[in-house]
Amino acid sequence: MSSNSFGKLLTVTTFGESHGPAIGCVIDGCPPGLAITPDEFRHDLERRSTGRSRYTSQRHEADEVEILSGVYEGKTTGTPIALLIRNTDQRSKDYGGIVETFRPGHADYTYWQKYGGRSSARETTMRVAAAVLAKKWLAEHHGVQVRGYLAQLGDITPDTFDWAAVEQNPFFWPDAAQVPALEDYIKTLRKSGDSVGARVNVVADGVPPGWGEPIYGKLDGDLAGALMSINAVKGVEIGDGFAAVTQHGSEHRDEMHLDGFTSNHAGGILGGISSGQPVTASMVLKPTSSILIPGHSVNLAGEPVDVVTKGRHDPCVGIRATPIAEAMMALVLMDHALRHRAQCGDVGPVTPRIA
Ligand code: EPS
Repeated sequence: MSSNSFGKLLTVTTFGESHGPAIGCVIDGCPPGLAITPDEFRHDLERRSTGRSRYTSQRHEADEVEILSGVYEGKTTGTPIALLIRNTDQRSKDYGGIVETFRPGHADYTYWQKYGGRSSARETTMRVAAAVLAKKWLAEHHGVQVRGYLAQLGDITPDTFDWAAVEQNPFFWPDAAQVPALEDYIKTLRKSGDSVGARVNVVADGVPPGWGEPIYGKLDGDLAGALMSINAVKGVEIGDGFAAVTQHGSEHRDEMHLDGFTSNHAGGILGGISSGQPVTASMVLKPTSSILIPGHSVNLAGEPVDVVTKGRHDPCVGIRATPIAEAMMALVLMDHALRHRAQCGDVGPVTPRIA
């Protein structure tokens, strides 16, 4: 199976299987001198983890990071950084009944067409781990902060918005008053054996103008690809995204004054290059395909079967996707920061900066 690496100057390669002994990643291209300890991975890994609340998969993993290389006396050395997390709570018997059948809507079918194998959200753990370094480097070197939130769960959208509320509930929901309704919604959904889709928004504040490379290395192109590479993501928008289809130019354009832009329909990216405005992206995750409701399918022997998935699956994978979206945004931004430094580091801007 190829294409396990992404990024150009900052590359991340993930490896390992959800039901194997361990998962891990190798991060290459991180500049030397970034202070990092194993403890610093805990917060974001915990935010993404299963078993954190009753509303996600009940698999319990410690997600303890071992730093195998690339860090000496608490600082990155510039050599490849290898991170490892040992799996401790695999339960392969859950898959006994479906090992030779294709769950409708799941990657089982296409994986078998290509390799034979299975797709698991566990791989995203290492993206979040790698991005701990990227988030820290971006904050220290550029004052960039990457944050996300759940922007829609099924047909429920936030009534109000407060960043402070997002980290206070297991849904990453920006309106604290709606959390009990979300809890009830997921409880009922779980009982019904079904699943639902979700939308996650992610925003990077403090990105300076100039990151991104036309034509084929556009910041929004790389961002869309990175978000789309997350399991279950079926759609990505940058800025106003698909809402632009009904907008007029006079409405969509972000007017400029000497002290800044008056709006941000573009999502902080013009012509594939950051404008200095917040970079905003949105992604849609499909409803989990591993559900208890029987569905028609076929098996490896080419026979018709009814599939029912048992086990510890998420009723909505979007609930814990916020840290993953942040991770992909941070990794793309750090890669582009290094690429901008490499090409234009001693050139400097030729136009006034307005935002
Ligand atoms: C997953 C199914 C569940 C989840 C898993 C993703 O795993 P299992 O079948 O082993 O109980 O717990 O997510 C994780 C382990 C994780 O760390 O995100 C799936 O079908 O994708």
